[in-house]
Amino acid sequence: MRTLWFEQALLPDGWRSSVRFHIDAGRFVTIETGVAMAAGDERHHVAVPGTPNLHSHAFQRLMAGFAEVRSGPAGDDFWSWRELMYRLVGAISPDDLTVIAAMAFAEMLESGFTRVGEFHYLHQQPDGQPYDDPGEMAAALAAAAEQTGIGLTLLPVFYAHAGFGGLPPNAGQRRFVTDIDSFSHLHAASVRAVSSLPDAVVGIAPHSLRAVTPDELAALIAMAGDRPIHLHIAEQIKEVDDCLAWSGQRPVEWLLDRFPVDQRWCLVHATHVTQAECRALAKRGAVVGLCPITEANLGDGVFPAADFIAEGGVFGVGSDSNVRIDLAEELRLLEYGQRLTLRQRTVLAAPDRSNGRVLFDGALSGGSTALAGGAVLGTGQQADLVELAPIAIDAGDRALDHWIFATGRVENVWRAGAKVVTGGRHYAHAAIAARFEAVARRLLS
Ligand code: NGQ
Ligand code: ZN
Repeated sequence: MRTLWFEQALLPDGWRSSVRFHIDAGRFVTIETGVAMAAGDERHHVAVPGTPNLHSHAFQRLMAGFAEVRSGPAGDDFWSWRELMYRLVGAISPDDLTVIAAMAFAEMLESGFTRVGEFHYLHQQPDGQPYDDPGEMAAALAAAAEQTGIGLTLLPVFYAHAGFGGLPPNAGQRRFVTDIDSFSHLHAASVRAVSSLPDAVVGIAPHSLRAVTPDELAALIAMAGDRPIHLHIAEQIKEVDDCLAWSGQRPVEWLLDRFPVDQRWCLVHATHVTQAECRALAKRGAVVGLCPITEANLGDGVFPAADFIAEGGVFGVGSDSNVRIDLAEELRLLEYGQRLTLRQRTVLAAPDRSNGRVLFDGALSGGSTALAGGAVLGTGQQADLVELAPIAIDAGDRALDHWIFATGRVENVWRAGAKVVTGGRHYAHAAIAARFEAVARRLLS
């Protein structure tokens, strides 16, 4: 049993002062507000719930910062970046994956994410043959989650085709490929692989409309039951054009017309949508997964978040390629993309909530829905808490604004009641970083 006392905390019904959390066996046993500190309490400043990171490809952390040189005279785009990424994919062993993912997961915790949706498609051996245990690579990710303490929503990916119309996969994709039958075994093996983690969730991820045929998509949805379904949807103009050429419809339009898309679904990178698609998505309650840092890095485009939120749309954020892992920066860039496009300020702020508060509440609630698990500062809930640095003036929403727009700094993080980050640093950071550097040196040279 431990007791943490905070000057302020963002509880489900709003900011409260002088808040005491009693934590036992990883959960909040009681939460008192407006109470004085007692002997033995640990004193802290501003508490907010941990945020879900709804979209990550952990292995891509390996190439962070190493895709910034031109690959040809024409310059680079998403597709040339993907070729570079495919070249690394072949080299990563299960042990390497644990090391790389542990680095990424530690940095996620350090930035205030307490759960990750790992969109996992590195299933097969480098030559495309299955591992003896189809859950081998899923187990490697589970080990990284265990080492770091982050909550895991594993999203095993189905990937079978190189483009719309069921094109055969190419050589760079061979570690990803299964058919529906082998995928169902892989999915069951993934459930086993995470079973020792206390609160892991396993969903299903059809990679994209490019990589999955309509029949395969229908089979995957049947397999999903009431688990989360995630897919990449409309990230690149070429993807929209290819979908139009194949079906006569745009990706979001096509999907909403044929499948029962609702709040169980997370559409990642709904970047290129018309107003009608935007409105329809909001109406269905599907979560739109936005990854502003990666979307900027890959030159994707800007999602019309202001319109979508005005329609009541639900969004969350993800660190996707993990080129930089920083929750505050994802939220800041989400707003700044809108400001730069619309030439206005405080675009996503509401009349009664500051810009930072709208961004934070949105990412928390959309992310929790998308990952079927999120942090709630309530009695009986898992104790996933983030402490922000104190500010000079009365806090409330201003603490969120200051964090997101000014400092970006997280002080302490508790995950399932355990303090995993102290003074901005994960407890195993040094050891994890040393292992990561050794792997990076070997794989990148
Ligand atoms: C991915 N990443 O699956 O890692 C993709 C690239 C693709 C992003 N879309 C591969 N950001 O979409 O074909
Ligand atoms: Zn992705």
